[in-house]
Amino acid sequence: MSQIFKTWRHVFKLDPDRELSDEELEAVCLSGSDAILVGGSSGVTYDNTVELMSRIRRYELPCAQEVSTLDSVVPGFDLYLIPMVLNTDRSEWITGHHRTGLESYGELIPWDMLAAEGYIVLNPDSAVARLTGADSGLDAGAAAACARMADKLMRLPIVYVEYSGTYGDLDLVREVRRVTDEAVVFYGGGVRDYETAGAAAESADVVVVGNVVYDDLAAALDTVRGVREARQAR
Ligand code: 1GP
Repeated sequence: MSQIFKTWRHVFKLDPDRELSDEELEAVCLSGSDAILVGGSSGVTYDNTVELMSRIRRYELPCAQEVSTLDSVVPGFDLYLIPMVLNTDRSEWITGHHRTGLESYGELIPWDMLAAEGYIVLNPDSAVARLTGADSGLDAGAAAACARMADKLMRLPIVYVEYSGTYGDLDLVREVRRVTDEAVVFYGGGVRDYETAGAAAESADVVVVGNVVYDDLAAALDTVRGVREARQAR
């Protein structure tokens, strides 16, 4: 089960701290996207995560939790994605919180339901960059070094190029994918319509779409087709 992301091409990331009506959630879950990721950088609690998970569970598509705080981990997801930020010198975001969690729950963890993500955080104005103290000014060479660290040294199954809130440098994303052999390359940030989704799908393995779901649902739904058609042409 922990490998299911290998078949994904498009996922929506939903934030438990933001509102989505039942009709909107239904449109997202029936959009043809491959999976829903549940997570966010702030305001995520056990209660709001349970609530969103149980609403998504009415639909068939896989649902993963991206774990950002230990006390919001909720049983019942198909998969748990564990971020490890590669471009920060604050060790709590690389291994610190992880060690704390393992000290408490190490015997209880269903390892076949976990996958670690090597995060490269590249938008300095994003909540995740501020929270983790990421060194976001990396050029393509430095980002590629982070990708090799994840893929070759740490053997993480996912490299996540995270531009959350802004559309990224796709040359950099392609360079990350060029140097990554085993890991799946996720791209997230500023995908807002058919075109931006298609271009991102030409540069990464998996396109993550977040904010636009809350700003312009119709455009968000178009991103599914943008990714699919770009992949067919690839
Ligand atoms: C955020 O990578 C995701 O973690 C998606 O980014 O919200 O900018 O689409 P956006």
